[in-house]
Amino acid sequence: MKIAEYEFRIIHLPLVRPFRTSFGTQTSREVLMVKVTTAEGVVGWAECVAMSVPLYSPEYVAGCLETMQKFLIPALNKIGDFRAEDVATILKPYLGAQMAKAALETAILDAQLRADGISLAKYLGATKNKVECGVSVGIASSMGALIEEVSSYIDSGYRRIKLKIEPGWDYEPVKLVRETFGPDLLLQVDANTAYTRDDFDLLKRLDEFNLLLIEQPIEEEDILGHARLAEYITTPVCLDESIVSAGVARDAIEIGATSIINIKPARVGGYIEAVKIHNVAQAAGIPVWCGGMLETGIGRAANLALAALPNFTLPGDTSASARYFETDTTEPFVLVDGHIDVPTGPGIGVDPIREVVDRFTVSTEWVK
Ligand code: SMG
Ligand code: MG
Repeated sequence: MKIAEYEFRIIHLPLVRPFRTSFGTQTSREVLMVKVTTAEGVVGWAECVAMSVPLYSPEYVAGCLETMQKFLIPALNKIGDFRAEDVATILKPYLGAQMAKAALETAILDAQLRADGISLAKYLGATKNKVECGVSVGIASSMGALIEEVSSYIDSGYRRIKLKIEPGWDYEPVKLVRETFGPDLLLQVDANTAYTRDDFDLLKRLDEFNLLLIEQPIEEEDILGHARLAEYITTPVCLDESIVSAGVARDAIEIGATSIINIKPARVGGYIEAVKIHNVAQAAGIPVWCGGMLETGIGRAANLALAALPNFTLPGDTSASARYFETDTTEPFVLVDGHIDVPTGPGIGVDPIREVVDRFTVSTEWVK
């Protein structure tokens, strides 16, 4: 396959409500969209999940764009004719840049699968036609606002609630949600690295709430620290930020640092690496679930395809379009009885709505 043109669009989409995590508050989503056109005229789309500022991970929108333009696309152009399965190997000399690499690989894979008439779900090995969905709830302005937000999601049918936590917003809000909604609610928490090895006693207090898991409590490099914590508390520890490849996943499982894994394809360099992590975890008896990066419909479609693989046994952060945006870049994904349908068309199975993308575009660049 030969790529004739890469198009990059930066769009700004307002969020329906601010999303506060331990590392900051977002009120709108700046998204870098990637469109590739093959020499035969087939188009493929992806979105780069990097945020505007490097707070979740070292990557950020402007940096990803520069990395793609300056290093990754020239490396691909040098080879000229390749398959999506070759992209990771061609880009391997350039260190890190998982999100930038994932965006390119996904857009190229989308074009390839559209040309071959195969859906991404089928290509990745999906076994479900709809996936069970959870929702991630930001740090609220008050306990009342928290209960109101959680109630509205439960009323919409979400099957699992994830509360963002940080020092000072942990034991009390979790206790209130557990007491308000009862013992049967599937409940988990995500700290985005906000705690340290000195906080183990504090985190142990959460054991009384029978949480599904605690996600990434301490810093991403401290995998051994997570193993120590996992021995100290009864709540299962789930890594997110730390898992940057299938190799790291294998090691983290082996040392007992993670008994459940949050898979975000863009954090690990793409969907092909994500399937490897799924397989490593499955072989070790470790369940996985699909994370989210406030994707628009283009990114969500691909995540749903991955979440349809058999070892994705826990509800993911694959929420409906309405949880994030009033207007999505694609036809909205809707929650029906706690599930979202997996797209079945060729490639990612959805197309951006031209008028919407144009309306929210702030800049466009092309590379031949
Ligand atoms: O897409 O629903 C979503 C967001 C889910 O909480 C979510 N993502 O650490 O898992 C995580 C965060 C990372 C992004 S926060 C802006
Ligand atoms: Mg997380």
